[in-house]
This record gives sequence, C-alpha cells and structure tokens, in this order.
Amino acid sequence: MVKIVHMSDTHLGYRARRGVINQWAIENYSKPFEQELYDSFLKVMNDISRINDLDFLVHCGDIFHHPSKYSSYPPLEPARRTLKEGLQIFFENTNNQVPFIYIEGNHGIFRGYDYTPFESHINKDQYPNLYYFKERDLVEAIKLNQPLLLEFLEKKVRFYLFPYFEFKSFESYTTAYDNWIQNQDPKDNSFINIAVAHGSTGDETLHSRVNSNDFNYDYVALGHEHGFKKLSNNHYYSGGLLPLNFKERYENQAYLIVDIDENTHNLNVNTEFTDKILNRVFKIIEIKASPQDSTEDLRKTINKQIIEHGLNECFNQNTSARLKFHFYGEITFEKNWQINELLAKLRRDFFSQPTEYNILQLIWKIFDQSEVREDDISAGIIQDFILEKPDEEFKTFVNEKLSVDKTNYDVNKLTEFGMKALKKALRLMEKEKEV
Ligand SMILES: [Mn+2]
Repeated sequence: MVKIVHMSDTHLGYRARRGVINQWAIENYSKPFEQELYDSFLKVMNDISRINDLDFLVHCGDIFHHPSKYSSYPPLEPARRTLKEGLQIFFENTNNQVPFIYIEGNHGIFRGYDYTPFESHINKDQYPNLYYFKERDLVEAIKLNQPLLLEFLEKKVRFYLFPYFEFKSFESYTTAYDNWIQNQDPKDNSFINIAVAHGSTGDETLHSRVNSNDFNYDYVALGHEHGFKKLSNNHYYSGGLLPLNFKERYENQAYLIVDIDENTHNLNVNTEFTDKILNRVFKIIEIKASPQDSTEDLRKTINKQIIEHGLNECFNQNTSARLKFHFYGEITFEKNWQINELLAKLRRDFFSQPTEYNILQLIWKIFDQSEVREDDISAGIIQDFILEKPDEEFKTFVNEKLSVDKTNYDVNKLTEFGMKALKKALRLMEKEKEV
C-alpha cells in the first residue's frame, strides 16, 4: 500500500477585511481569523505527521495568500513563521523520512519574477526531503520538451507535476503547452502514476488532458478550488484548510488520505474535514424584511439573532463571530436605505462595545425579490448553460431575437462576441470567488 496525504490552498496570511472589528489576536502581529488559520495549519501538520506508514505529503499550491495578482506584498511575517514551524513539525515527527511535495499555485508568488517567497523567505534547501516546483520549472520543461516529474524508484511511484500556469493567456503558450503535455503521459504502468496540479477548468487553468482520464493517472491531486470536490473516481480537490469567505463556508475543506494498492492500483480515499476545527460562528443569516417592518422591528430581529448565537458576551479573538445578513423580501428603495442605515449603526455599536459583543465581522447584502423573480440568467444558470453546447444554443437565441428585430446582423459573428463576453464574465466571477 502506498499512502499519500493530499492537501491544498492553505492561504497562510489571509485576513478577513470587510466590515471587521479592529482587534489584534496578538498585538501588532496577527489578526483574529488570520491567527486561527495559523493555529489550524500547525495542528493539521502535526496530525498528518503522525499518520502511520505515511509515504508522501502532497500540497497542491497556494500555501501563502500573499503576494497575489492584486497585492505584491510578500507573505505576512507571521505567515512565514508559521510555514517554517509547520515544516519543522512535519519533518521532525517523520524523522525526515517522508517527502513533502509542493507545487506553486497563483497565490504566494511574485508575478513576473523567477524567484518566489518560498525561496526568498523560507530557505527551502534546509529541508532535505522537500520537493519544490514552480512555474519556472514548468517553463523550462516546456523549452526542453521534457516531462516535469518526480520519481521514487524504491516505492515505484511517479508524480507528474503541474504548477499553476496560465497557458490560455496567449496563443503561443497554449500551443506550446498542448505540444508539451504529451510528455506527461506515463509510459510505465508498473509504477503508480500521480498527477499533482493547481488549476481549474472554470478559469481555464487546468488542461483537459489532466482533467480527463486520457493519461490514465492512478490519482489526480488538485488544488485551486477551495471546496472539497470529487470530480471522478480518481480526481479530487481536497479544498483549503478553513473557509476563507462566506461562499466557502458552504463548502467543505479537508485533507485526503489516499491509499493506493501497489498491485491493483485500487484507491481508497479518506476525507478528513478540517473546517470542523473552526472555533467561531461563521454564518450567513437570512432575514425576511417586509415593507411594514419598522426600524425597531428589524433591530429586534437582529438582536434576537445575536442572542440566539450567544454573541452577547465579551469579545474573544478565538470565538468571535463572522456574520453576514442576507435581507430578502419586498425591498423598496426606502427599505433599502432603512436596512443600510440600521446595519451601519448596529455595527458601530457592536464594535465600540467589545465587552458586550463577541463579533469579529458584520456585513450584509440586500436582495430584492423582484430580482429573484426576473433573474433567469443567474450565475448558476449561465454556468450550467455554458457547459452544455453554448455556441449552438446561443446562436438559436440570437436568431430568434433577430427574426423579431428583422435586421441583418451576422449571426456567427454575434455568437462569437457573445461567447467571448460570457467566458470573460465567468472568468471574472471565478476570480472574485477566489478572494
Ligand atoms: Mn489558487
């Protein structure tokens, strides 16, 4: 049996920012939710390092949250120290006998630079059993037309590595990547062949050869999507460590313990959910607002929620809540102003009395029910739609519209524009989700 732990998207250094109380977890060092990520990471690294007969630990990218596309700051100092400590714990407890394989994602790298914070801020060379791959390694492999792999002869295991690479951003990259990827087709089935990739089909950063069974990998360890997801019998996203934002709260995060039989190559995948470690209330609360409600009625409803969740007590960095209120119902302009004004005031009150309220974050969103009723192009529907036969269906749609309109536009050209716009919108949505 070969035993592998698959983890990903730790995002050390992530801080909740919007509508957050200004409190430190450790004075001038870390913020409360940020600290919870560090503590959870160290706990998980300790747990993993104590798994019996572990052969490999694989991390599929985004260990650090910074730098990222929108922030060129290096990782926060506590994030850097936590990673060092986590590596220390892992290698000490395993007597340096278990390889840790890490590929870079799109976070924690300086865009346009060949060196990364993992090299400039960590000194990866001090860990003898750490295997590290970044975009530059992939680019070199493409130039040399060679596979990017790591093999362990005595265990008969090969890892095929796919650090994050935006191969769809230029046509020349796309072609080069398409040509090169054939090198990643395992020739030798007497080995256990594992792909390790950071990317997703949603934003076109996961190649279809990796996403499919084309190359017959025994297991495909994926990172980039933050929720645990089983794509097929042998393709998995482990998800991150903890939910980072409210969307991710409704997914699960995990590390996976993957056992592979060396003879049959049969898989057994155990999911260890890490979102269970979360210590605080972290929740979207739905509130129906009707036009008759007075400000006082709304205030009472919210206070009732605060009490029901046990948040009317002294602020505690470990347990303080992350809350988002969703207001729905018949929302008039007046109602909209009423809610915004009230919530802004309540938040000021809560945050200015930290001995009375245990709240870390308070944000809200207002949904008008008329939006829901007329909304036939919600995100989910577009995404389902686009996965079917988008161009054909779109063409039919444009044709119908034009036959009413009776003008003579070029339907093919319009379809092409429409597809481009949709794809761009979806990519933007994916990026926003990522946070
Ligand atoms: Mn990512």
